[in-house]
Amino acid sequence: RKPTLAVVGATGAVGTVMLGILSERKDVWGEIRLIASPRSAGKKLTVRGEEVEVVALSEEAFEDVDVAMFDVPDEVSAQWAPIAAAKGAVAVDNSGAFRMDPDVPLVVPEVNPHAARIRPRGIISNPNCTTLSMIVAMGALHAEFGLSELIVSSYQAVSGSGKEGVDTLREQIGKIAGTELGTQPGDVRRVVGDLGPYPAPIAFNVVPFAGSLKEDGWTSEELKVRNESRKILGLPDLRVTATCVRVPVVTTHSLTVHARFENEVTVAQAHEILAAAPGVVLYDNPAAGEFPTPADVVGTDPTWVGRVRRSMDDPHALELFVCGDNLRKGAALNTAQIAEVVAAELTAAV
Ligand code: 2RA
Repeated sequence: RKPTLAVVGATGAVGTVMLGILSERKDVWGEIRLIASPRSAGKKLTVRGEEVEVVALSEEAFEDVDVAMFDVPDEVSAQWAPIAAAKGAVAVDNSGAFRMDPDVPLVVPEVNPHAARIRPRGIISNPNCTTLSMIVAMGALHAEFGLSELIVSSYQAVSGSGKEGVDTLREQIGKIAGTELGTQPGDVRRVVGDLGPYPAPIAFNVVPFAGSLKEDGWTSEELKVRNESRKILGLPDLRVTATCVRVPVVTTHSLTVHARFENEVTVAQAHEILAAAPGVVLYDNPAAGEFPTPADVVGTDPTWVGRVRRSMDDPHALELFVCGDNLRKGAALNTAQIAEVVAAELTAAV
């Protein structure tokens, strides 16, 4: 029989994208069970063209489930993913609850699919969207040249902060669009009013702070880029520095990347590798105005790479610009791909 899939958090922002993705991809699933908080139970959602009734999160909801995806806040995953695993399901978790647990693999199917097989807790983690927006391209380059250092700056979309982030950007733009604001210190800040989840106006602005403040001035997002990149690539000592910035884009994270390698690199070699890498689109012809931007990439699956240059003072290093849809590859798509890797393993084992 085909494996049974549970989608926990089916009514949320990522859950909604997930139902679309499950409807588009090759159908490897038998039953797809939709699970959400008790207040959403009874609601009907469409997946694979069929209406499915949402059931409330409970131990019984995981009965006979083979793979359970979690698109819920950290504390909900922390409580319920181990319960799903104890009921015999493989939990694929998109929260931050288990990412750095040494007994939980952190998987990107294009980079380290083999890691999904070793899961002592019955849980597999999905990386944060900022890491995911660049790691497929970095994995391909690492396999060829041997990565030794990453220095990145992110340009993160407001949907990474959920509905509140998107609503805040739209409301602030509504207040200042068509005005002459943005020419005097503080004029935008005075007019936008509510800052929502951000420490500064997000409309007509860039905010050099994403996530929460951690030790020594680093943010949680910056530490995630460092720790997760190391774990996914299997390079515990990789030098990684990130500066995470929020920009007035609805969906699709971008990053500038300075990647240094053990071996010398050329742009021609990098182009060849990136053009052939699964899950990567090389879009790099600046003379023709061709490079990825979030407005063009949003709603697509791959990691888009452009502006590839060899560092002028270092023949071992490349500079790149990378874009990835933070709700698709950055969240729902990668989770779906991990679940498919597990489904293939379960089906082969029968
Ligand atoms: C953000 N990476 O963009 C986060 C979402 N998990 O805020």
